[in-house]
Amino acid sequence: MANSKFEYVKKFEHSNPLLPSTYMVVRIDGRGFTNFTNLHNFEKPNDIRGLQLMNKCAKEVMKSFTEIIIAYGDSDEYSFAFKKSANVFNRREDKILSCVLSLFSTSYVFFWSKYFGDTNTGGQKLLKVPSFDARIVLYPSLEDLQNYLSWRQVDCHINNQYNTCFWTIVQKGGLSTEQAQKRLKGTLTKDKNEILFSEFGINYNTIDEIFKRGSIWIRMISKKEMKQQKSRKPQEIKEQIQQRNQSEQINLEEEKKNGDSDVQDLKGDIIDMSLDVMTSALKISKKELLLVHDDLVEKPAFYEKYELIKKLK
Ligand SMILES: Nc1nc2c(ncn2[C@@H]2O[C@H](COP(=O)(O)OP(=O)(O)OP(=O)(O)O)[C@@H](O)[C@H]2O)c(=O)[nH]1
Ligand SMILES: [Mg+2]
Repeated sequence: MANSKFEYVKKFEHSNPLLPSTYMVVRIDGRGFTNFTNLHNFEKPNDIRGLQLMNKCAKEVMKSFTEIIIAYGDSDEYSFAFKKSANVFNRREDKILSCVLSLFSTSYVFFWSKYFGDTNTGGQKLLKVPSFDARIVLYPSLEDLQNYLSWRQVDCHINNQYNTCFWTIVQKGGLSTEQAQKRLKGTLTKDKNEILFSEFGINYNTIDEIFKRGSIWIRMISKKEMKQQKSRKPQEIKEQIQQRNQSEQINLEEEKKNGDSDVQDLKGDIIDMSLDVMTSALKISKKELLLVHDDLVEKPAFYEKYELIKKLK
């Protein structure tokens, strides 16, 4: 169709290049997931199958978009932060948003049965086409990016604390949803913890990290990059890699058993860890973290969630 008389319509198209030297964050959120999760009998308040599926979709996105340095997800949402210098699609907003969103959404359907089971053997059939909305927000500094992640994580914590208490007093305490709502109105975190503990013997602190704090994908420094970084505290980086490999090995073996063919591609590049596991696994001080953060600006590296955890406490 080159040089046809219709060619002029192309002039109506416009692209929106995103500001350079800023962190681009794509946030995806399930559309109408209150209904979607009810329809598919998700466990309340958290269904590990749904979270694992979301994590799998996020992994697919990170595999495809190699300039994403960190992804954070909980409930029906996921955030993907690109490194500051990312140049994917020449930073065209429409391309980035649509490609990340569609890859995530199609992965959700593609991998559904992996987590919700085969319908022939009693698994949960996918009954409705899931969809997600998405936006891109730009953050000028690493501090803003950290605060963004803290914001999402605090949200996860607050929602989970409320939902855990709410569904416990409904499911175990026999209250109706309206009664439970009234009961929890105006309560503080400590009140809800007290209800859980004194009435139901549940210690909120012992609830799975993935529910309390969400999931995080971090692009780790690769062995090749580590070699290139000889001038930068090699022993420290090596130790971190070793520690990471040890804990990662358990996940990898589990995934291999389940026939996950992606495992090999990802080994040494991306790792999934809940935040507490991350801090105890890496055991690095705040001072070291800032060094690590410097890496993050220019190239994939460790990212430490110490600040986020501190803010939660
Ligand atoms: N039972 C259950 N529900 C979940 C789980 N994860 C997410 N949800 C539901 O998904 C909702 C997500 O919240 P929102 O994104 O605010 O609600 P939404 O219905 O998706 O609304 P929009 O995003 O505005 O379209 C939660 O309120 C829950 O109802 C889960 O693991 N189990
Ligand atoms: Mg939603």
